Amino acid sequence: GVVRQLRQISADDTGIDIGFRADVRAGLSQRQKAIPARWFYDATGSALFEDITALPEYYPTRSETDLLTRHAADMAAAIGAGRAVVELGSGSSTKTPLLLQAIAPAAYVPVDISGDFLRASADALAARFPGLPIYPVEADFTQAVDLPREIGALPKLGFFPGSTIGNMVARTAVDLLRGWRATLGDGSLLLIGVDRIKDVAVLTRAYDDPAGVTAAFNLNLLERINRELGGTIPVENFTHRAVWDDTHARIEMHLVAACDMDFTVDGRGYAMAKGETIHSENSHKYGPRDANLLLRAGGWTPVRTWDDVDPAFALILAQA
Ligand code: AVJ
Repeated sequence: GVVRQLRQISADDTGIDIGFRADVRAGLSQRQKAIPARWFYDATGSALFEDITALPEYYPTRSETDLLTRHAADMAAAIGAGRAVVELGSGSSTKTPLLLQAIAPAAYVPVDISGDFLRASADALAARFPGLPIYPVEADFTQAVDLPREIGALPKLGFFPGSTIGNMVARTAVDLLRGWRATLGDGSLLLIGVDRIKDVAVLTRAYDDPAGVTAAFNLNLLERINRELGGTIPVENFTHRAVWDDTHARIEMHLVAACDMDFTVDGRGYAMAKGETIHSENSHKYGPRDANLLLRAGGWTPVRTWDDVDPAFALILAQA
C-alpha cells in the first residue's frame, strides 16, 4: 500500500499542549479532581496500553480479536467491499488487519492523537496490504475531524474497536456518535466494539492486574503532567485504584493520595489530603439494550451484533 502524507487536522502540537494544560488545570481545581482519560496516551502511555492488551486478565482485546477472526466472512457479507475504513483512535492498529483482510476496502484512514504511533502502524499496514491507499490523520477523534478529500466519494465504514466509547459518559458518547454520523455521511456504517456488564471480579481484575501494568499506565498520567507541564507531583505518593460503580455500570480508575501533600503544576499550587483521589478514567459496560439505545440516540441503527460470551464482549454493526 501507499501511505499518503500524514495530515494534522484538528490538533497540531501546540493545540494538544494547550488542551492538556487546560484540562489538567480545570481538573485539579475541582472538588473531585478528575483528568480526562484521553491524556493517558503519550508515547509511554500508548506503549503501556499495548502491554495491557497482552495481559491475561485484560480480556477485551482477546474477545474482540476472537470475534473478528471467527466472524470475518459474516462481517464481510454484511459490510460489503469497496468502503473507506475510517478507524477512530487507531493506536497501534493491531485488530485492523483482521478487518481489512476480511472486507477488501478501497481505502484506510487511521485517525489517532499520537502521531508517532500513527506513522509506525500506517507503515506496517502498507507493507501488509499492497495497493491499499492509506491516509493517516493525526487528530483528536473527539473533536470534529475533516476526512481526506480523496475518500470523499467512497461509502464509509467507521471502525471504533476496543470499547473506547466506554470512556465517555452517555451525553458525550451520544454527541460523538452524532458527530461521526455527520462526518461519515448517509449510507455509512459503523462497526463498534462494546464491553458487556459481567462478573465484578472479572471486571476488576482486568483493570487492576497483579503485574501492575495498569497501575503503571494510570500513574504515567502524573509523570506526563510533570514532564510536559513542569509539575512537581510526588508520583511515588500515589496508588492505583480500580472500582466497579454499579449505579453508572462502569469501572472507575483513580489515583489515590497516600498522604497529605502539596505540589505545583504550571506554576499553580494544589493540595491533596490523604485518601483524596484524582478520577482518571471511566470504562462503561453495556447490556445489549444499553448499547443499542446508545447507538440509536447517536443517530445509528444497529443491524447486526456479534457477541463473544467468555468473557462477554460485542461488536455491533450499525447503519447511518
Ligand atoms: C482503551 C478505553 C478501551 O477502558 O478498557 C485499559 C483503557 N484503561 N485499562 C478500557 C484501559 C485501563 C481501555 N480503553
